[in-house]
Amino acid sequence: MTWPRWRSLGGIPCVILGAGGHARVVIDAMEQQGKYHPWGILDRDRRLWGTRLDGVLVVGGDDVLPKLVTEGVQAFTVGVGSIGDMTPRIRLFQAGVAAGLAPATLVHPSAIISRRARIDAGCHLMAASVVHAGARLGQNVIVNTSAVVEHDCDVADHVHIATGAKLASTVRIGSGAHIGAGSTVRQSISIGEGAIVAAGAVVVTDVAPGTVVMGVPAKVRS
Ligand code: JB2
Repeated sequence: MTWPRWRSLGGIPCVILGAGGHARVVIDAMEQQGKYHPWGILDRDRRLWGTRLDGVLVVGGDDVLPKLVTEGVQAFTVGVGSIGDMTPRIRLFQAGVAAGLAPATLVHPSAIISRRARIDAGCHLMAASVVHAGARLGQNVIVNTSAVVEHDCDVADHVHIATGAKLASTVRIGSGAHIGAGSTVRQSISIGEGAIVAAGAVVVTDVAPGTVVMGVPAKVRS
């Protein structure tokens, strides 16, 4: 196994779990934020081991994770976006914590985050995203590029608010839900745990846990 050479970038050494599309956006946010240093990547796909993603070495698989504390790695981040299935993101977050690493909170410099928002560990606040006053994000939440979480929204752990999605005020999102790209959720709506809002949907009524809704206005997928 090849271990990454230390680069002289500074920052907290952080391992990224997953080497796909979301990981590229993670690396970019990490480098621009400057707080963390992308130490290396773990991916389950053996064909990627020894390759580089945007200059960051794919070191090996998740079996390496428990050894990283002794290598000086201090933090981890889930680099998998998992559109439509949050299970890998939840499992990888738990594995990183179990390995004794701290969940990195990534904030792109162009994100607008209210001082009155509460952001738990391991969140990704990507380029041009907005999280407004009184909003609360649980652990391991993605607010992806240009997504908006308006004031007093309550977003539980492991939720992915995809690119360009908008939550109007006081929306509640249950754990592990996916809010699709470009969708809009009206104020005061509740979206249940594990629900999926399809891309482009406009949600004007509450969504039950585990259901998939789509369209304008959004309806349960038959
Ligand atoms: O259990 C795992 C695991 N499962 C999948 N452990 C580790 N370490 N890696 C895992 N992976 C890896 O995540 C796959 O082998 C693959 O290399 C990567 C997922 O890449 P992909 O590009 O398919 O998905 P993504 O989640 O990074 O990006 C999707 O979601 C983003 C939000 C894409 O749809 C993007 O376009 C989108 N922006």
